[in-house]
Amino acid sequence: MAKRTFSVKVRGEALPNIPWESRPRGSSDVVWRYSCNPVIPRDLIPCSNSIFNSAVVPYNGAFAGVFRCDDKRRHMQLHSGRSKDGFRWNLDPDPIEFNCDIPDIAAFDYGYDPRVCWIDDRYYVTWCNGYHGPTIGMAWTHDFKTFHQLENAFLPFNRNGVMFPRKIGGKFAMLSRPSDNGHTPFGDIFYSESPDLAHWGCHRHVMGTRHSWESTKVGAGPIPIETSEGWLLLYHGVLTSCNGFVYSFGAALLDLEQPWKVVHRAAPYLLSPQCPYECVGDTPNVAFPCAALCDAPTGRLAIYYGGADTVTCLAFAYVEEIIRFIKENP
Ligand code: BMA
Repeated sequence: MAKRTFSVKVRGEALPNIPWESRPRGSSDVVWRYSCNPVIPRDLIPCSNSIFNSAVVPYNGAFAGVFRCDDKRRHMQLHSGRSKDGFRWNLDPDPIEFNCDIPDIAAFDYGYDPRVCWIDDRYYVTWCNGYHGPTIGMAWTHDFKTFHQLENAFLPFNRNGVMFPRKIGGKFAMLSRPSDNGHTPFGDIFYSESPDLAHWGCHRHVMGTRHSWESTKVGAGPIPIETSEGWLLLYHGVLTSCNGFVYSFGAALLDLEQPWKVVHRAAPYLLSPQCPYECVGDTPNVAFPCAALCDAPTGRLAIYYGGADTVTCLAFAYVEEIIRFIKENP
């Protein structure tokens, strides 16, 4: 690691109980994996075929989250979960049943790739929601028991809806990735805003594909982290190899008040599927981050990502080191 040349301020709460493991001796990786990955096995609950691409947040001194569980019928469902330490998780064996007083969208077809974001006074959940094709579903909860479903944010087809953790310019703000009804072979990240979480507009292009590891499509990952250098965005990028898609993740910095402006973007990936639990599974070669816990005073990050569309994994990093990496590898 190069010598410290600047000091980054991270906006957010202290999370002294963040799940954490030091960088392995001898490693110079900016992001390093948890030595006991996967943190959640595919068969944690009786109905699950696979548990991956899931979102966790601090909750009441411990942790809670919304988990993608594909069941043994291979239906894509969302389950609620709790953990005292962020490593050992208990998942509700039954899928979330969303309360929805909008009859037209109340029928839950399928849901996957959730994100969870605390804004003002509650947790908002966004996910890829089946409504005549994939689009962005939304709900809120106070307790991870009762979930209140809102309008879909966008028309089909869209995926990877990721909220910002505060209003920007007085509006709710979300990143998303317009797509198609299949295994989309394209995709850029866009920014949209809303006064009321029902009506979304002022759509802006944020970023498209650029480097080889992300040359097919990109999509936002965890909730962006606010820092003195801009919003730290972790995002997945996809390469089309002769063996199919390869999902890695990388990082960019977005302007704080106009987040559709990319301030810096790293050319290399931060983590690509190289471990057995990322390379072997229902979909080989996938590392897909959907959440990052952050301890603001130290900048410690615990990144939760799906491995091979099968298991949930954990990796660690320091915000300041990722930002230095972005700036030093443009
Ligand atoms: C995307 C989504 C993700 C999945 C990825 C790799 O289109 O379906 O849930 O992890 O493909 O299969």
